[in-house]
Parts: sequence; C-alpha cells; structure tokens
Amino acid sequence: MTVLVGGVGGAKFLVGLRSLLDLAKGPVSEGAEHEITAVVNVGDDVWMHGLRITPDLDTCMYTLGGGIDVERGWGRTDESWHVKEELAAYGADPDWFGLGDRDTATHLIRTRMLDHGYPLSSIVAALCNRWQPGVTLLPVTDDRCETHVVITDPADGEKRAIHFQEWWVRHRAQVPTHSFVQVGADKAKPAPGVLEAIEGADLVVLAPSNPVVSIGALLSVPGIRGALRTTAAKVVGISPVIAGKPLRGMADECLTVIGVPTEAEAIGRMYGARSEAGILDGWLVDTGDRADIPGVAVKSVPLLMSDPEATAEMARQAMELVGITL
Ligand code: FO1
Repeated sequence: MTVLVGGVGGAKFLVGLRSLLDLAKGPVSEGAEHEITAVVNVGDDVWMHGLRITPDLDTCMYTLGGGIDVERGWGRTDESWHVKEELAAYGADPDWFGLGDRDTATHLIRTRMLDHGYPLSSIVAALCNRWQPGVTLLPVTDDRCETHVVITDPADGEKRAIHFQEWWVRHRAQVPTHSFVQVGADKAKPAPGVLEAIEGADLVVLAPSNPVVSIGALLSVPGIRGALRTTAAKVVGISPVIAGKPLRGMADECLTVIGVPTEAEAIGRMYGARSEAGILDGWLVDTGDRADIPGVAVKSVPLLMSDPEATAEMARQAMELVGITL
C-alpha cells in the first residue's frame, strides 16, 4: 500500500495501518506479504539557524519509531530546550521556532549529509536505520518545494510572502492571508521510488492530512497527480474533518484561504473523481457527515483515530470501500 501523508494525522494513520497489515516497528523486509510506502509532504521544510528541518518526515519517523512527543505531535519525547534557550540568549532570530536538543541532533545529521551532497531521500533512509519505522518513508521530492504564504503583514500593512512555518508557528494563521505558493514546485521532480510506489501499489490512500498544505502540497509536485490518475490501483481518500471541524492543526484556516468549505463533501469534490479530472475512486467520511460526489464511492465510518485499533478499522474500511479484503 502507498499512503500520501502530511504530519500528525498522517503519522497516526500509518501507525494504525501498520498494525492492520501485521507489520511492526522494524526492518522493511522486501518480499513480505504486505508493505507500506509513505509519500511524505516536504512543504513544511525550512532552514532554521542554518539547519534543514523536515517536520512532516520527522513526525512520521519519530511517531512510527516510538520517539515522538505525543502531546506536541512533533519533536522528540523527553526533550530539553538548552539549544533554544542559548540561541535566544544570543538574541538569535527566530526565537519563535522551538529547536529541541534531541531533535537538533537529527537536524545536524541531515544538514551535514545535505552538505555532502546526499539527496533527502537517502538521508531519510539513513535516519530510519535508527528508528526502524516498519514502513518505507519517501519524501515526495528531493528538491526544494516549500509552502510559502502570501499575507498582509500586520506590522506595516504590506503584502508579502512568508514561510509556512512563520505563518503557522509565529502567527498561528491569525493574519490576513491571501494564498499559498509552493516555491520550487515548477522544477521539482518526484523522489526516486515515488512514482513506482503509486503506480505499483495495490491500493493508494490519501491520509486524513491537511488537504491544502499537506495533500495539496504533495499534488503540486509535477507527476504526482498524473500517477494517481493512471495507476491501476484504486485511490481512496479519508476526510480530515469531522462534523465540519479538523481534528488538529488548521485545515479550516487553510481551506478558507482557498475558498473551500471545511466540509467532508467539499474536500472530496476538491480532490475530484478519477472518472472526471480528479484523483479519487473512494472517499471515507465520518459517521456524522455525508458526501455526494459523482463518480466517487462514499462511505460514512468512524474517523476518530482515538487509538491504533480504531485507525486500523478505518484503514480496513478504506480497503473494503474499493473491494479489497485482507
Ligand atoms: N510547531 C509549533 O507549533 N511550534 C514550534 O516551535 C515547532 C517547532 C518544530 C520543530 C521541528 C519540527 O519538526 C516541527 C516543529 N513544529 C513546531 C511543528 C511544525 O510547525 C509542523 O510543520 C506543523 O506541526 C505542521 O505539520
């Protein structure tokens, strides 16, 4: 199975899917009965204090590897913040982005490997040797494809583009926001193995991630949408909103910016049916929601990922929706 994921929601979904397919934290054994490949968003990626940070890849790696701080949904458990405090003591900008001490080791290794010319996909594989996530994590692209946000800056009333992390962490999206831009998308290429993972899958799933800055950012990489439209696998999406509300994060803020209602049906229509110009064969919505999307099989099931068992059942429902039984 191939799953398109962003950060927290995607990582949680992968944990449930891993348990459903009887995979465990450990080496991805080629030729096993089941394999999971996660194609992960890189739109959140950012340079901070000279280090390259890749939030969604790290959230997936730490969550599946058992090192995540569950409460925060990012960074490491048992974290300390001396590096952050010392940077602030120097007045080093920015002070609004938290670099944990343990997390910083990951960024130091990544940055050094980038400096030595390794592509991001090789760096992820190297870091996963330690974390053994039990699934293959692939960045959607090895190229720069960052989400930037066009806002009206409250400081001077000027319109300007800022990095997604500044919009999300510093401003909490509470500034006049006009649009999202995927900087680098025009030249970005799918990372090695990504198109093969989509085209060779038995099933492709869009995880319940942010439809704009996670799934939308993934789709902005040239070739991804085309692979989803042509793969022999069925493509099933899982609604990231329940009763008009996102579970975490700011999917509602992002959807409002692009003029799409925060509703399961509207998001499903935005992705569209493969029989038209879209990418979906199936769309799972929560029991409290409904959706009528011509050309797309829709089913209402519980979508609260309260624990791995509930998530595993969601994944099973996604398979059943398109006629796959384990
Ligand atoms: N999110 C925050 O709200 N505040 C932070 O200080 C913060 C630091 C941070 C450091 C490393 C990392 O991998 C993620 C971090 N995040 C932080 C989360 C980050 O903004 C993610 O992009 C979002 O959670 C969306 O996935």
